[in-house]
Amino acid sequence: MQTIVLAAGEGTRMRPLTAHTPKPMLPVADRPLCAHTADAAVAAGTDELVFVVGYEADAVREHFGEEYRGVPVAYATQDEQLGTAHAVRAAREHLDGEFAVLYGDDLYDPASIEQLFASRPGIAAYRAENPSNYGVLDTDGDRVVGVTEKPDEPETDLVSAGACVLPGEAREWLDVEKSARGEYELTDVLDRVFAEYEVSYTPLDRWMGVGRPWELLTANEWKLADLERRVEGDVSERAELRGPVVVEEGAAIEPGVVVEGPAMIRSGAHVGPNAYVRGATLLGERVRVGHSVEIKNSVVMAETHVPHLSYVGDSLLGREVNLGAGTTVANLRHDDKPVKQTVKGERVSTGRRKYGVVVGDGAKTGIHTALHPGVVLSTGARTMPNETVDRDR
Ligand code: TTP
Repeated sequence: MQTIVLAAGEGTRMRPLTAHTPKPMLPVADRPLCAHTADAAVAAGTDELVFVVGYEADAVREHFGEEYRGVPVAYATQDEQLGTAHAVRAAREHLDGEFAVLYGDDLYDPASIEQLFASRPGIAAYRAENPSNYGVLDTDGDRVVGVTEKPDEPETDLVSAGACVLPGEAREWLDVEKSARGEYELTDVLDRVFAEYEVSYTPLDRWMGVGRPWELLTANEWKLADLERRVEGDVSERAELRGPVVVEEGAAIEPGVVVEGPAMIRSGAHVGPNAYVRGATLLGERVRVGHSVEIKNSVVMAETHVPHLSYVGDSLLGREVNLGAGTTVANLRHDDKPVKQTVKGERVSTGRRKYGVVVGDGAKTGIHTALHPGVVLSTGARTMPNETVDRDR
């Protein structure tokens, strides 16, 4: 069976982290977000991966190439994001028989994807606490008969997790009308499948969509928690690694460093001397973390430098960022309320009591910059020495 992985989106809510990288290619542990989806499909026995690409498509093509983990890979281009059915339509000429559709910005638990692939046709379901926020499955016994978008009074707590396995015939059913919100939607294709087939649902033990920056942090917390200790890099005898820590080949840990897992130190990263890295932290390729720097529960993307005397907590730093000496991130409000962040012009609660900052690629802070919780520094932003930043810039 072929698997379509939807990976055409920019991820506008994830800005500025998506300035040069499409959302599905943002890092989650040691691989891009959508590689976790691809891996689940490969483990479930897919015969071919078809990536639907659009925004910064080359990043996806370069990573997966023509073959990935022994499975052939094809690409279909969706120039404009006009909806999920439109995305699958872009891949239509590649389709030959039954196919699965997975989302490149969702994290699934791989065992459930294997179960989903065994139910044909089938749809993945998730038991949600607030089903009214999602598309809720209408069921008749074990059979799914429809999906109702965001109902006020949901009949079940089973919501559609997007992933599905469709019969080959569905290839001809992709030309749906635009929905009320102006998109060509896969749920309208599913309605036809529900009408003509017995469709079962597979409950997912774990599932999350990654849309906003703090969700990328949660995604990393999930996948880093699964780490097993692996030390292939150069670790000083006077450094201490506690718990599940991965130090990839080509990474270096200097004397006096303490790393408390789960943590992943990727190839080419250099840590210390005397640094403290803890709590679900990812240090990307060629990251430098220097003397007396503490990094906690954060994602630090490739080539970023935090060279001296800084604190970074519960934060996301993009690529090639440089934090001046003494830059300090505040990650907790005095009133203990959840930290808010502005997403596409709207103030939104992150739901996190501890949350730091989001820093776009290439940003540089002056020495002793103080960053307030929830602040977003845009791509290439600059701060002056001793600045206190309490607004996005
Ligand atoms: P969204 O999260 O709705 O879109 P996005 O990923 O671009 O993010 P944002 O809303 O922040 O801009 O998309 C959900 C998934 O569907 C994601 O995997 C991208 C995919 N998709 C397409 O591939 N093509 C489309 O036309 C649409 C609407 C979504």
